[in-house]
Amino acid sequence: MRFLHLADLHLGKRVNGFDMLEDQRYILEQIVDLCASRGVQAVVAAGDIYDVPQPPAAAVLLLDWFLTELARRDIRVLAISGNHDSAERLDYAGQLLARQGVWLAGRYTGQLDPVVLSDDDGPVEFYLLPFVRSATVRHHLPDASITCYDDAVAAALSGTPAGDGTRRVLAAHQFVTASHKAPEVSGSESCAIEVGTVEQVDAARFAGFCYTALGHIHRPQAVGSPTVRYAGSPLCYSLDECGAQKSVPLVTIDGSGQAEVELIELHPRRAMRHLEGPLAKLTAPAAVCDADDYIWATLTDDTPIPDAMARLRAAYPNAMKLDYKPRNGTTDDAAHTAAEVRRRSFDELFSDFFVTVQGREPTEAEAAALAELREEVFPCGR
Ligand SMILES: [Mn+2]
Repeated sequence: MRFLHLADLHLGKRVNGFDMLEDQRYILEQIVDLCASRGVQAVVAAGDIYDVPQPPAAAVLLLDWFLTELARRDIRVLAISGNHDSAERLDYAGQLLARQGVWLAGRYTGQLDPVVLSDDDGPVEFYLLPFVRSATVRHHLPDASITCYDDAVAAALSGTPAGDGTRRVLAAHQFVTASHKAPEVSGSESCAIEVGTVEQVDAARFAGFCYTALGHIHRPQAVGSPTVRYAGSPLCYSLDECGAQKSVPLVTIDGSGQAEVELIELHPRRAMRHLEGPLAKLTAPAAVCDADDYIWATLTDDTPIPDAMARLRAAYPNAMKLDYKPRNGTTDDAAHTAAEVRRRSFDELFSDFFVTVQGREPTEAEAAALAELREEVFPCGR
């Protein structure tokens, strides 16, 4: 059995005001070609199919095109919702599509029925676990003891048979850690950056699966074991990812259930690059190459330059960001403070604010009320 593991497509996403749709179409075309040339039987898409719950029409058409191209080549599709997707909308026409070999698991319903695909060695069971919060699983499995995401995923997987030699694959979209070691984030996950321990799921939960196809973290990486893996987003979705090499895992499972993973590099239509130097040097015709790339330029000029962005865009029309780093090496205080603030949790920041205004620490009741509010405003952690 050979399948391609995708995740975090974020169709319809805009980065720094730039619509990524053409870049997404380009990378999906590359993926379709890859499926055909490498004899792929199925594509597993581990959530965040869309960037927002109500995606733009063009993003919906792009997914339609992608699914149709795969179905035309007889390639099965197994997809789950991520925290960015609307579970209900992703489920649209799900039962009809399943007859065409496209399985979409948007909502968690309390039961995981595997999709069974076969090869010469017999069946392979694919378990599709949509993105779940503790409360969702608790609602469907009221008898399970669930206090955190780890409990929730354990409960959701508890009905999965194990140890009988059947080959099983899991798709999930959660924040997974191995022995409490967190995966490396990319900066474009938006919801995953400062997650508390309550949202963490232990990779040990997936021991019964030949391969676990994860989504949520945008940087490709294995978690604890080479067969528990984040595919990563197929494109750079944040300037923090400048220069990052994106890839897709091509997974081959043999008759005994051993999964072999080959990482295949993806090549974007436009790279995302960080340049540093004086403006005149960066924009000198001899220095400009791949002018259509997405550029973040850090200028080392001593004084701000009027029209710097316009001059940068004359050389690089898709320049996304421009900032300054003085050559004398002094740190930029504002940038430093901003970075410091970003590193601190909402609770810490609010607590400081409270002390400044009230002249005392919040009481336990006040802290609890704040925690409740925080849950409401940042349901996926901050
Ligand atoms: Mn994502």
